[in-house]
Amino acid sequence: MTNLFDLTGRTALVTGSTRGLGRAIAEGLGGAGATLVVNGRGDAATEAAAAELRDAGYDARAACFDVTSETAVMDAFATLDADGIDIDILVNNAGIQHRQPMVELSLADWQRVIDTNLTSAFLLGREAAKRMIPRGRGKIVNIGSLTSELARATVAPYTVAKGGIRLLTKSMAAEWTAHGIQANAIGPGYMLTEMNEALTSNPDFDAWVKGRTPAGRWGRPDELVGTAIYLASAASDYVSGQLIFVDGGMISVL
Ligand code: GCO
Repeated sequence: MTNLFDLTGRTALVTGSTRGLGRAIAEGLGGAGATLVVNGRGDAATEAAAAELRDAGYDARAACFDVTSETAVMDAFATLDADGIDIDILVNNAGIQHRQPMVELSLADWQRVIDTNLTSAFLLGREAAKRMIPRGRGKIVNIGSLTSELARATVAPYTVAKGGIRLLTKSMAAEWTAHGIQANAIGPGYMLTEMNEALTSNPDFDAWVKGRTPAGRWGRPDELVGTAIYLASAASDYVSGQLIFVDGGMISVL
């Protein structure tokens, strides 16, 4: 039987993959055989992450660009084109958090979070799909959140962006599935990442997460890998528009 989950010969671009969830996903896709394009905002950090992945035995190159800038995204894809690199798998992972009550929230902070967590996925998705459509195949994996479904006080722009990711994923599925592209999303639960440091180090929040999650604990970034490989591989060739929660059961219970 052929290995439905084999990514040999495929190239994956993972945004925001110098650390955190993106880094874990990149390593996981590399482990399944994919060639990696690592993206981050800082040249040094992006080059360092790509070098570490190469040292770990993966085929990886750095692509440092700002995912919120239309020209930067278009230039990055043009550079990949010039280097003969086709992106077969796009993981829209780059994201930031900003926690503040809405009555105090500035328009600039609202916009920054929406641009980074939602508009970036549109820009990258558009450029990737333009190139995937003529090839008749491609995989897009957007990173959602529990907040793709439910709100939590103090994270309104993040919640709105992640809710948008859910329907952007369906919009991509609506327009691109006929061209052999499957677009799906992963909704991580509460994960042990640097972004969540303020939450993991807060004893009340930590107790709330553990009590509220049927698994009774926070998730590890590498626990997203199985679902990422599934959605990036032939195993999901008739799956499009879905959001799969990897959350220790949290979204399913009161
Ligand atoms: C928060 C966290 C989020 C959650 C995520 C769970 O402030 O709510 O930073 O990133 O971990 O939304 O899916």
